Amino acid sequence: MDFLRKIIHIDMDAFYASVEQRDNPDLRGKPIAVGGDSNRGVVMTASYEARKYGVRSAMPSITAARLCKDLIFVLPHFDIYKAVSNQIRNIFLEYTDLVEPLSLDEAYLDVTSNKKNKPSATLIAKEIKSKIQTETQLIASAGISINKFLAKIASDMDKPDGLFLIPPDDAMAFVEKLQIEKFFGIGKVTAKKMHELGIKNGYDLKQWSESDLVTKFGKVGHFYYEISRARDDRLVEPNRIRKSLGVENTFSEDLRELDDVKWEINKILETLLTRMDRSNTSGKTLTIKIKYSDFQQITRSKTVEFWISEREHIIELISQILPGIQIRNGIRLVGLSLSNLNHEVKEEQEDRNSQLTFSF
Ligand code: TTP
Ligand code: MG
Repeated sequence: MDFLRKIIHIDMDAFYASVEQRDNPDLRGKPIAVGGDSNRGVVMTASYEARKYGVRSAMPSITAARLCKDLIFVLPHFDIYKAVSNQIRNIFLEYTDLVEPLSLDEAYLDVTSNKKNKPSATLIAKEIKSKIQTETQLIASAGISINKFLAKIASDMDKPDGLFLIPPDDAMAFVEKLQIEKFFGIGKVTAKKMHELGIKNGYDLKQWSESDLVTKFGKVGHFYYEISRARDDRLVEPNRIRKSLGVENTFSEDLRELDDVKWEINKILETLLTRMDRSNTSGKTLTIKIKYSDFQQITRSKTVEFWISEREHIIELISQILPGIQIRNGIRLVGLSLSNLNHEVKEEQEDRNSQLTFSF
């Protein structure tokens, strides 16, 4: 029998919205959305009271306001979210150094062996939830299982205030029954494609051979093969390595002229250059990302043999990529990023750098 790991995934409930309700009692018990209320605003997240009306993350604010007439829009306070994120991370570190944050409000923990020598991962998860509540007055959900894939899905099964265990012996049966939309790592587009192929749940997915999955879906087919068997041997990695360095900007008015797109890209190029310089990073691939007014997103890249580090090189590459980009109905976001990097950029290192820029 293989050695079994004990993985916990913790995810805060309605994170930004819960922080806002905590800090402003007038908002408690009410439907709120964090995000701009303007025509162009997007909901970052909604309180559970607002979710009853169908308000969801990434929804245009106008749609949200239409769904819920009493919806209160609140602007985000990122510095507070970041501070809470540090607080919960410190709680995780009391149990294990194997903590891998995925975003401000969620992390994987490997507690197979832990600083408190506690044998039960479920009890650790319970303790962590209660410490989070005591120290931050916020609620988290926890998923516990034998690998990252299952722990992540488990934390979503019983939200809010969830504590959900997928024990080793149940893992296979759990995955067989799981709807394909719930598989973390299978996005909407892939899920649709799978449905067209008659794959509705884990059981259906498991009937496919590894080579057929790779033929249909590319390299990620190997991963699908593994997870349909409840297997995932990815480690919990405390310092996630960044694979790219990027900046992006969303506009208050859609861009409709190529010249304006060029102008905006040049502006974010300055930020990218500063970040490259600060972290001593160069790369071989430059990518422009465009999000259209209908939220469709495209990326166009150029890869070269040399390390891209000079402003002139980047400008030259931008001018090669840009003619292939259509303006269509207007552009709401442009991004510029560098990948195929010359060295590993650790997130921690970046964090420390960015803290230096504003803590004086
Ligand atoms: P999530 O954990 O996905 O969502 P949540 O914590 O608000 O709600 P849940 O109870 O379902 O976990 O994301 C964490 C925060 O990240 C969320 O509070 C706001 C932010 N966010 C965005 O800004 N845009 C997005 O599209 C999503 C999904 C989240
Ligand atoms: Mg969350």
